[in-house]
Amino acid sequence: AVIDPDTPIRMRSYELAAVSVDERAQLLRRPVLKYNEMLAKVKPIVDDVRIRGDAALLELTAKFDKAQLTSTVLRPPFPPESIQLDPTVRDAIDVAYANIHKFHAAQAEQGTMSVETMPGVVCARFARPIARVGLYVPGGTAILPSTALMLGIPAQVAGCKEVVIATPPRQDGSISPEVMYVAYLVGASAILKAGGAQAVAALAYGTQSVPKVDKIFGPGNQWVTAAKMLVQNDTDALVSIDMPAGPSEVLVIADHTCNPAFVAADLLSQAEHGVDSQVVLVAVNLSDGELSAIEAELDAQAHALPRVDIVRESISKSNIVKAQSVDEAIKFSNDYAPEHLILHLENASKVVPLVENAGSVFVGPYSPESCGDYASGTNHTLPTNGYARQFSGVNTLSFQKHITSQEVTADGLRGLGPVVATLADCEGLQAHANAVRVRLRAL
Ligand code: HSO
Ligand code: ZN
Repeated sequence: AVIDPDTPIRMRSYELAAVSVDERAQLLRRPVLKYNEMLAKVKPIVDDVRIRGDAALLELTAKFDKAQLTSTVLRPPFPPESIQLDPTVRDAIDVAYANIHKFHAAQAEQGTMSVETMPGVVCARFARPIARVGLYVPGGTAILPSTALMLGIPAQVAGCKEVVIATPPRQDGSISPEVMYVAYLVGASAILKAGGAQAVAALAYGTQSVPKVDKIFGPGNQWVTAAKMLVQNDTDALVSIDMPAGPSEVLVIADHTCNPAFVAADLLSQAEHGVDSQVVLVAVNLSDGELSAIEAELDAQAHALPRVDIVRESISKSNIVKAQSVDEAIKFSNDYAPEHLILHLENASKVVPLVENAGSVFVGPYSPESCGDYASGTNHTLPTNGYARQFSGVNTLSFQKHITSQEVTADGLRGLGPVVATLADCEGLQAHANAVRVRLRAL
């Protein structure tokens, strides 16, 4: 159907105190993703790449990305003309790189943590990089060099050896110079010119030319997400993934101190990502006039956006939830567990301690989500779909694993050995008990 371009772009409204239990549950829900359907669709693609390798990858890239390639992997040094950028863009990427690097370097765990749990019993823990990682950088409706920064920098800081950036090629077979430049900055060891489920499969199993990786990171469409879930469950692939991903979301909490134009702009910045992006405005005691001001801003700003058609669809599925206090608003937000939480509140920083579930929090009127999306230093690969309850966003530790160790002295074993032997007896595991007693007898 043809939409009249002047049709108002507005969210639906609900009174939190008045909604039923079912309605509240509905407000906390995300758009449904049909994973089982998607798994069935990606399985043949994943199998094809697993079995036929490069040949399948080239065919699928011709089919889905309309790019005729003869090889799919680029290795450094990348030709200077492939990373040629407008100096303003390059400078912006350099500042973003520096900030993100600073924040992620501070997260790296170096050295060893050790604790003497009993005299002569020393337990330690130390971090090591995950050797080989695959970073998925989506193509599609927007090029996303920022995602290459967000995944490439922690991989670099953690010291991963093989860093493969996978991204769909343009129809002429090239990769955008912005992504190429970031690949150069983060020291990527390979670029895989492929997208979708086929790229994920190549990373998970390896092909003649694509190195197999140990962990796959990055956002993507439903094909990518389903393929990541599939390979993670295949014990032959022996690969893990960063987190379950879904469409991007933001929850904004605003009170009477908010600037309506700022609030509207923040909602729209998330809404323009895709038609299934979800944006929620929790209005704390806003008068009808204050709410109308935000709605008017939203409508006016939306109509001026190049991506107005995407925004129209995502906003029409999004909600305004009216709360009567900050506590009620935060309670709703904690139940929703948003990927991004923006606080347009009086004394916003005082509210942060009440946040229990969120991917990343943006505090006060001058902290738009865009800053975190691109350049302030925090990571933009965050848990969606309510997974902020149990998942952290991507960070430096996501690219490391921890090894524990222990060193028990003879005296230590005199103290600890009998405890272990008793517990082993109690489990009926005599060989375990013997491993201690044979030593105790020798002491
Ligand atoms: N808001 C997105 C990240 C992004 N924004 C990339 C712009 N470019 C998901 O957190
Ligand atoms: Zn964004």
